[in-house]
Amino acid sequence: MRFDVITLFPEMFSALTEFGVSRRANQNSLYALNTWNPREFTKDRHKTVDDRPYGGGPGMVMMYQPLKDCLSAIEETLQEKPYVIYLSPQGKPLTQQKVSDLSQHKNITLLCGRYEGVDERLISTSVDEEISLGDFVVSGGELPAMMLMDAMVRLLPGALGHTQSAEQDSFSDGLLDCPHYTRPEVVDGLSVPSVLLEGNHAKIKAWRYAQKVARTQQRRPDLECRAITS
Ligand code: 4GT
Repeated sequence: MRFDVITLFPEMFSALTEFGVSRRANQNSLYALNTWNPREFTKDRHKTVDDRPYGGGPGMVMMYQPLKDCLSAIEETLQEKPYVIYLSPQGKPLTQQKVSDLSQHKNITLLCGRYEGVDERLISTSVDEEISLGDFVVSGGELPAMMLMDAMVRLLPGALGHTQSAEQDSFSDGLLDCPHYTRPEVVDGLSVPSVLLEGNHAKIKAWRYAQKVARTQQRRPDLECRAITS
């Protein structure tokens, strides 16, 4: 898998290549990550990437031309066209199913907006999908892009160690995860649920499933889980 990221702040992406599961997956060549700075595709001596919005209003808008030329340069390095994603609050909300579907693409290009966002004509002509991480605003698309990439990378075969597993994650079965405990058995007077200490693995499995269903109903009624207790 190969990611090409269009960003004014390429250094931010060392968060993925230098830490944890995403670092190891990168070192093991499970994915490649290239960054492209639209500032290098400007034509004026000030290297201008933004301009004032037509119609007035606060803030600046990322200009069409540097982004389009940046995208063309990316395409020239690839055999086939990449799947182009723009991260913004106006996008379709991301789900684990969507992450899983996207992780099947060989070449993904992520466009990271800054300021008030990107000229709509670049989005309508060149973006395959606009995705949101949720109903909140941050100051740039870089952190959302990294979250999306991290979510995809950890699904790649070999990314997680054998003790970890993507199958046991929240949402892999449409439910929130169950609570987890580790040693000691009692801390600050707080005990581990006894079922987890008794070694009856069928009983543990049933307990964990019941916990997942109860938490999902309580915390996320919008996920409308069916309360089957098997
Ligand atoms: C929130 C999200 C996102 C932003 C989200 C364009 C300029 C968008 C700043 C950017 N805020 N991007 N992807 N909820 N801000 O996913």
